[in-house]
Amino acid sequence: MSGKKTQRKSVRGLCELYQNDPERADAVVFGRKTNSQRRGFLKGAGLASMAAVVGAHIPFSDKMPAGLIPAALADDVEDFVIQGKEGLVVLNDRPINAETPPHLLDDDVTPNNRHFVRNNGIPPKSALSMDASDWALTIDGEVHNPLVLTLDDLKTKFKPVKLKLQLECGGNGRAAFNPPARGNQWTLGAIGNAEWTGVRYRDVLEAAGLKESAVYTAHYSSDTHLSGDPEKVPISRGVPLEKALDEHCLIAFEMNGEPIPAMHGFPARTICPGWPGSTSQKWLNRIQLRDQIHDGPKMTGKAYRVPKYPVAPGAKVPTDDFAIIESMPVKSLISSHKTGLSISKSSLRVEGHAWAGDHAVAKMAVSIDFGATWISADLAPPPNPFSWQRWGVNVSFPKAGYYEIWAKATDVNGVSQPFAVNWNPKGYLNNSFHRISVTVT
Ligand SMILES: Nc1nc2c(c(=O)[nH]1)N[C@H]1C(S)=C(S)[C@@H](COP(=O)(O)O)O[C@H]1N2
Ligand SMILES: [Mo]
Repeated sequence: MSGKKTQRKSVRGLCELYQNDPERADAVVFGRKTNSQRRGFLKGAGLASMAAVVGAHIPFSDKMPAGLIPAALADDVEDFVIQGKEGLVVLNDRPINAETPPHLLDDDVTPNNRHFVRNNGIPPKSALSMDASDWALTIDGEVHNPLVLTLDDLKTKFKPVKLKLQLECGGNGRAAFNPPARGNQWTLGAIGNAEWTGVRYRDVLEAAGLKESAVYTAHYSSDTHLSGDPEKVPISRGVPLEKALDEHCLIAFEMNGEPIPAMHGFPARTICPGWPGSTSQKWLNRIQLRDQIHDGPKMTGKAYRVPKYPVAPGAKVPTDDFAIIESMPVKSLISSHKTGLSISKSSLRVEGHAWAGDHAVAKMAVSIDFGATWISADLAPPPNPFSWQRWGVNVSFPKAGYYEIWAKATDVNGVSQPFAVNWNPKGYLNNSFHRISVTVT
């Protein structure tokens, strides 16, 4: 923080401070930190300011950790509209990127109008006009019989499959990293769980006859680069052959029973569930089998990669020390209520979804006392592998005041969501707890 601005900032309201300078707001509320001293708990003047800011007494204030930006202030979700995506928050309109506020993600199957959109380039015109007459999918590279398939071929020559599948952007949660990471400032809503119809990725590869040398796939599509340069490709990623051969990886042509909407990849896309959304190539027109790890745009350097070891916030990490992100981590959302809820009764049914990349979720818990104690929630099995799972729990509040509900999922390997996730240069894989604020009056 620059010294010059301190004077002016010190007279600002705490809400504004938390939005613009959370570190300073934290110092104001929890007391100033010296190098040899940890911040104290919320008490005295800090407690009074915090209670004033959240608008109620905080029964569990002695459990509230220093450095915590109150959920009541952390989410400042503006409403905006893009056609067919009412209620989503637009982060960028060229290319179009929009996320869904968690309380609009309560459906077990995310409807098309509530599914986030992440574009790296400009969608093809043929998709915008929903015209598949010139569309074909080429399968080539390390195969014995290269194929060119029309949409009709896909629909008639292979067995159709319908699955509910999580699709989450690798950068979901990026906005919470400090120092900030460049890229779309996703908060919580770059996740969806639509029902996709298509054919197994595996069946198409097998029809083309895989050579022994095939180890990785490469996805190509017809969207164009933001620069307008026809030679440049916005994104071309792929997956290791073992992932492509998983029976839940699809070449999809329907989203929730309709042709895939233009923004989501009409007429066909890969769905590689559980992995960063970037492996689910929209407007797909070619899958090339490669004898090495694919090196298309957004496969190399730091894109969709994280350091192989934990690094300090802000550290410079040599490019060679990054590894490609594979399965996304365990995560959950509270979707039954919008943060900032005010209730006059002492109990509340809280529900949401949990997912864990390639794995299933084994346990779900919530806390109303800033993580001091956890209440185990009911957790439904997934309707099919790679779908998110519904959870729910009744919570009771001991007295009137300000509370936060924190949600924590644990996967089948015993791995839980952390309170705060370690920083990485591009701001990927933030799976820290979702929390909402509730005031009991
Ligand atoms: N052709 C193409 N496919 C793409 C992208 C893109 O820009 N172009 N974005 C990827 C990224 S980063 C994500 S997170 C998902 C988002 O899919 P959705 O827009 O259907 O939610 O699409 C992926 N597939
Ligand atoms: Mo993404």
